[in-house]
Amino acid sequence: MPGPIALLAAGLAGSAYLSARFSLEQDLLFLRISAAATFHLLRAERADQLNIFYILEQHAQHKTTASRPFLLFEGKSYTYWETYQIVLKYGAWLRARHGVKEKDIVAVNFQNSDMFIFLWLGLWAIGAKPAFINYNLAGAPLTHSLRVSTAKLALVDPQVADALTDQVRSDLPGVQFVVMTEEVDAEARKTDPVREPNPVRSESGRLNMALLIYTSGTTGLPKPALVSWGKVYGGTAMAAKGTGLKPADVLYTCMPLYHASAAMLGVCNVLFTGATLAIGRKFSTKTFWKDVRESNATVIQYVDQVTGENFDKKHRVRLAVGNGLRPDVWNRFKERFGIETIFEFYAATEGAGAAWNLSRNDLSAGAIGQFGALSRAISGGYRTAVVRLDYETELPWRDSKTGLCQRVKTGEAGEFLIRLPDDDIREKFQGYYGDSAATNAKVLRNVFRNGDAWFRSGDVLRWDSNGLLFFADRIGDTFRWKSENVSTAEVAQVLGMHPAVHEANVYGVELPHHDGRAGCVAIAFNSSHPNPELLASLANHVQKTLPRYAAPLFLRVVKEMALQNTGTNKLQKNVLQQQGVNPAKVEGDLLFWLRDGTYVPFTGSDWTKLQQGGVKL
Ligand SMILES: *[C@@H]1O[C@H](CO)[C@@H](O)[C@H](O)[C@H]1NC(C)=O
Ligand SMILES: *[C@@H]1O[C@H](CO)[C@@H](O)[C@H](O)[C@H]1NC(C)=O
Ligand SMILES: *[C@@H]1O[C@H](CO)[C@@H](O)[C@H](O)[C@H]1NC(C)=O
Ligand SMILES: CC(=O)N[C@H]1CO[C@H](CO)[C@@H](O)[C@@H]1O
Repeated sequence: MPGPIALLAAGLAGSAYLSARFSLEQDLLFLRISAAATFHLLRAERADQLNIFYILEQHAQHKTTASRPFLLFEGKSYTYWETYQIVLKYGAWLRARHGVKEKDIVAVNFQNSDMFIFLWLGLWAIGAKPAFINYNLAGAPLTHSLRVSTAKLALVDPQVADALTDQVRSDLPGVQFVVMTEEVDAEARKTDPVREPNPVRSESGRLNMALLIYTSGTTGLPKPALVSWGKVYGGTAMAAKGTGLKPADVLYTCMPLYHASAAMLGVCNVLFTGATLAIGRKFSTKTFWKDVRESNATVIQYVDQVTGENFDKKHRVRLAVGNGLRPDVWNRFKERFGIETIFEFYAATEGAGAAWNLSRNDLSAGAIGQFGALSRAISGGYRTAVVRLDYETELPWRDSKTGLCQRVKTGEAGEFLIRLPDDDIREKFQGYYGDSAATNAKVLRNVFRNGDAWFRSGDVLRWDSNGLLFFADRIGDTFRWKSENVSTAEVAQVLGMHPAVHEANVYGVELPHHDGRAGCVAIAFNSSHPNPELLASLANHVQKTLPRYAAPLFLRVVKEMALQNTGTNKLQKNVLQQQGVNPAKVEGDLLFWLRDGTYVPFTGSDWTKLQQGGVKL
């Protein structure tokens, strides 16, 4: 986070007219965050105390915070002091029993639990670095994630130990697996707490690795993003100031802690503030609101599957934070649950910047960011850009004469780019651990002038004239059909408005003898068996609401969305896309297609006719 912006703002903030003309509130929030992050980071760097362990230690040793609860999980509660003691024990045990040394990378493959957090902080306590493995993985993706982390030790939740097959173990001969059973845990907790001397946690600078967090892109295997101490400070400062978290707050999350949003917005945010963290093992519609109420949460991190089942407004939640709440769900969510404020944010784990908007009104419903004219002028215009995209190559469009890219006009969608320092991109973007090819693919050069460098977000965004930033699409989520561009997010949003649709994931499938991709939707209905009336009403809804070319031609009825793939609401489309609509490949799911204005079963013989070129869609 840059210093000069904060200084500039200090100079301008006094001008009264600015606050009327520009959204100064939002701007000042942004600048305050930059300033706070810069200040705390500099102080920690000077003291050689970049390691977040020191923050836990301060709270544990301070009389106002020592006895405050830090962590609530499944009826258990741990104060800051208790957490600190347990963390020292785990650290000492990891050193003595498993020979973990400072700067070692250790894989942590856990569902959300108190033990996950103790192991994570225990590793930091001894100067080691955790690599968070997605606990849903098995087989080749699991082996891959472990291998690229270079960890020699993997700590595994007994709940997911089934994934450690003989194959996985024999593919990783150099890795020692420790399943944290009750006995193993008891051994760790019997160890005497040892506070290692400071040199063990010494760091040469803010760009050093704090941990590895994998990004779950829509294609390819997970890639470990190197999250630096500087990024932990920056991300946490954004979360802390943006959410206005106070020590008395209880933040509840059941988002997976192995992802950056729960790790930074949840765990680190609470640690920095000295507040209380309540965690759920994983998201469940049945227990979400019960957990929220029982933990007395005042701030929740939402996922868009949150529903109103068994729920009234008897809770203490004042603020919900998250990303990806669809505009159509936004107001329903606020009204139904009586939540005053929603903090919607946009950030990539490996990304070099972030945007957010605190919203209390409809105008900004669904906006993921806002820059007032002031920060747009001094930062937005300079540090970020939305550029025209070539949807064929899925790369930013380039002028044939100059070879340079072009900013889109207000209101138009394009790829969101974040400025990197030309000479030292590492300052803002530390890349993927041990994968320079993947790192380089995220960096775009010669964008507006020769030699400049920008981070590719891979997201298609749109500014409106009020400076609000909206999410349009993930690149690759637009497909072409009948020479038209179809946005999967738009189609999904329309489908989501039908009362019987529980969830919809839209993608384009290749068909024999047809150009482009035909729209297909993996759809979960609120009842398991779609009857003809329901199918007709859905067909009617999409044909009425969407242009002809965008109405999905195929339905693939799934029971529950394949959330297990990424553990977030970003559904993995590439698998669905590859399986297409060949009835032999859809794992027994029911297929329907749009014929004569309604959806009817799509059978093996229909597929054969398509292959023979006997059907033109
Ligand atoms: C939540 O608040 C109620 C009432 O004040 C209290 O009895 C309960 O112990 C609190 N729960 C937690 C987890 O602190
Ligand atoms: C679809 O995208 C392509 C590639 O960017 C563009 O050239 C074309 O004009 C777009 N078509 C429509 C109908 O918007
Ligand atoms: C399920 O869908 C039907 C429409 O087909 C709707 O009337 C009903 O309210 C829905 N039920 C739930 C629980 O959403
Ligand atoms: C905190 C803050 O500035 N939130 C803003 C988000 O966007 C809306 C719409 O412009 C503003 O009204 C809010 O004040």
